[in-house]
Amino acid sequence: MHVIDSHTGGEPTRVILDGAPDLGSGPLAERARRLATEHEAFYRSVMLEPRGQPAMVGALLVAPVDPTCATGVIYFDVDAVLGMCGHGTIGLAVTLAHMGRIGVGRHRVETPAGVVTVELLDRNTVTVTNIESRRVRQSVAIDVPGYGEVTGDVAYGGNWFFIVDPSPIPVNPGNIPKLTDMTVAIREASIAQEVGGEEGEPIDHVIVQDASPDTLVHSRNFVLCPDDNYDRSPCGTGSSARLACLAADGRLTPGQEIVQESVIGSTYRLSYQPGRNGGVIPSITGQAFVMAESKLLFDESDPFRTGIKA
Ligand code: PYC
Repeated sequence: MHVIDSHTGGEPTRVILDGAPDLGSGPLAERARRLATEHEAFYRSVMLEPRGQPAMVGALLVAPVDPTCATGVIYFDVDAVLGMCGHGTIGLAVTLAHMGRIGVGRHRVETPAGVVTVELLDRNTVTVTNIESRRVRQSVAIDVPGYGEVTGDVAYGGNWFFIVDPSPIPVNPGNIPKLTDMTVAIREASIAQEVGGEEGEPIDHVIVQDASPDTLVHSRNFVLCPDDNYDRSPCGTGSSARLACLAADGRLTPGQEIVQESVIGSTYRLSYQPGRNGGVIPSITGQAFVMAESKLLFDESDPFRTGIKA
């Protein structure tokens, strides 16, 4: 199985070029459902240690249904198949450029959540124009065991987010273990209390926001992913959901650009345009760097060939 690894603001992406199970040629959402339900062992073996690493997201290249797209892609982490992934799309564009498959300019990419646009600005810098993102619930209070009442917004940016602003715990690298414990508890409480999307979709990511010490930065976030790892980047789909909340609150105008920082200090430039359905069309600009091109081997006699399941 040939893979190319990159990182976007510190968050790893593994693009899978061949050797994956056949998911058919249906709509990408259907192929993503098949990956999630029929091939869990495959995607876990690619993401889990010792082959994978914590926080890594896989990007499985598939043929697009829409022929105007440069590629189709299905994203996953060790615990879930994702609707969309912003940092992964930046990593994917830089990887396709590294392979000579795309050049500087605009390209369309099909994901299970819909078609997104990538603009390759130089070999490392990409602007992703995401699917329409929206806030669906404002200031919802949930009772979080061990933390009391926590209030946040539910918003969609390609994945489902519960966004708490301001964070009850300061967002800084020294607090990562505490932030992880708290956001896991928030996600579990949101699921137990049935706080989710319009059609009962469960919250899969939690964001807590804080101020940044850098006056040029709008805010700093900590983002919990489905595999209980934190996003090293400011999270593209999370930033999209956050833009929808800022727009709905009248705190950001169309075209106004802000800098969003992650807990480790990597940044995205963000802005939006109004969407057709009352939400926002987010623009996310970030940088990715290719780190490795490898061939993954799966030896039948290796007791850990499907990964370490802790
Ligand atoms: O950038 O959208 C994102 C993302 C989702 C999970 C990890 N990163």
